[in-house]
Amino acid sequence: MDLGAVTKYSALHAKPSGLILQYGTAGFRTKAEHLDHVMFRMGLLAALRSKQTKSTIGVMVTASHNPEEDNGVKLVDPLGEMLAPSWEEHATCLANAEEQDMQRVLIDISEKEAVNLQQNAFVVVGRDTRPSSEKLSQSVIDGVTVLGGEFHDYGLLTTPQLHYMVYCRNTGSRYGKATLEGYYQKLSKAFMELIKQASCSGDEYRSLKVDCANGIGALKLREMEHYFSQGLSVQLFNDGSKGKLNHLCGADFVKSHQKPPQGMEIKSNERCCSFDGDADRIVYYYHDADGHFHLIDGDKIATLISSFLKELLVEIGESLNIGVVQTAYANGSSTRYLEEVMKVPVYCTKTGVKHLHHKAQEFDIGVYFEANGHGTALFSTAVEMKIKQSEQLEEKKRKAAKMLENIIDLFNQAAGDAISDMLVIEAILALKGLTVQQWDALYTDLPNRQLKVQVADRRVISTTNAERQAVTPPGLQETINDLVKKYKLSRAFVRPSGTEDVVRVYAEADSQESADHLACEVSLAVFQLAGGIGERPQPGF
Ligand code: 16G
Ligand code: MG
Repeated sequence: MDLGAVTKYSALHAKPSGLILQYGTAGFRTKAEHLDHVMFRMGLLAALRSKQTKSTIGVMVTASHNPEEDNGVKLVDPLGEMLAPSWEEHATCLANAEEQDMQRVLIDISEKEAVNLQQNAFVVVGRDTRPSSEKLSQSVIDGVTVLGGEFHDYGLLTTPQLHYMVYCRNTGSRYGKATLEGYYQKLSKAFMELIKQASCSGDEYRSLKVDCANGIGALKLREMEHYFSQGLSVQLFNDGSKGKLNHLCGADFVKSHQKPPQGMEIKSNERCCSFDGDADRIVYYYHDADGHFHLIDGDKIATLISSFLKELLVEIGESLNIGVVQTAYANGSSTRYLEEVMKVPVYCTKTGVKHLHHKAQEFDIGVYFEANGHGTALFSTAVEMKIKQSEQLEEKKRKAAKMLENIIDLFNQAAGDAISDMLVIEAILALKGLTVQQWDALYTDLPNRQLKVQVADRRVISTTNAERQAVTPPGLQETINDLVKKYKLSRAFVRPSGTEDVVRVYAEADSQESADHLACEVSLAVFQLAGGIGERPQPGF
């Protein structure tokens, strides 16, 4: 390690003194102007991680659904997963080291992790469409090269595309070719093969309006469109030509405001979807004949997908297991439907993709989705083996196995991916001959409400049981229990946000009025028992 060079280049990416940032659930995220030093240092860290794992590491420059002025960075581990927890801690230490301590922290990390500094490093870099992203990704590259690492700059990519590239490169291209062309071809081929088996024709099933949040999803979908246009026509809105990134549009806006994005004209019963700013989340929606808006969130997406996969498994007659992984935010109706009607086991993990992903790996087929629309399905080698053996099976079973094979190719198994999920959903709807209303009618969401409470220090709240119960401060959980008892079909929980300095409150109940009241009462309890600051939560929204 040429420490002289590190110090020299670091001075060109100087840290504003006193600035403290945390590598959170989705990496570092803050105002773009505060991130130059973080980017340089994450370049350094990615090079070290690459040397240690002897694998390609990814660095993605994006702040997802945050406002355009923000930016962020996250590292992608060898199999396309989120960075290992001990390295998240290193990332935080390195990003927060004052200029004069940087060398020591770098050496510390190398020693603790037994990094062979002579080893080669290879890092791939991608970025979203934010105005600040190009310069910031250059700072990442500076960091990589100063440690003698090599790099490939993919330029503009969706976050899931970068995960895909990392995965391909570390599996000797068995998973796919590590190029955009490879990604487009792999997914489109699988999609077209699936669609061929759909019996219904007519284009009512085959066109979709897509709100791209004025982000990278628009660019990439445009590049990809002609590969699958024979099977699906997409009409893009909020494609970045006019509006601001994530402003009044995108999956996060639609999900949290429960209303359609601006800039999209929706006729009744038309199928529409929204991506978020880096295209790793997707939600669907439509207007019914009375003009009412209906949201189809990650829970209903998981339900559609897991029901279909379960049917295929039954068809093949295999005892392979399937599980669905959700978080505490999953609507109670979805959990009940999956368990009681579909007879699919459901598991709950803490919020954050890495927790869901990890759990889903325990099953032959693990489907995971957050209610916000981030998710995918993972398939074990046992499933692939079964497909290989299917040649000896009778015709009907062979067909199901072939479908399963295409579905596996269509899912991005390295990360939740709006483009890949969209194609999976469109294929399933076509194969089952389902309209968007029929899909929506699988079950009715329980009315729910999410609120935020400002407190002096959100760390006073700690939780257990996949965030569904508060352990501290004392008395809070007992109070929540008493409040929940006042309403029917009710449930509520609180947790400190991993991305904002607030406590989040979730409540659901049999009516919107009850859910609103319950959320409000719980917020007040948090305010009183967990050191609320500013205005007291008030009833009424
Ligand atoms: C991040 C997570 C997302 C989670 C959200 C929760 C990843 C890649 N993203 O965006 O999964 O739902 O944080 O935010 O893990 P919160 O902690 O502020 O509620
Ligand atoms: Mg995102």
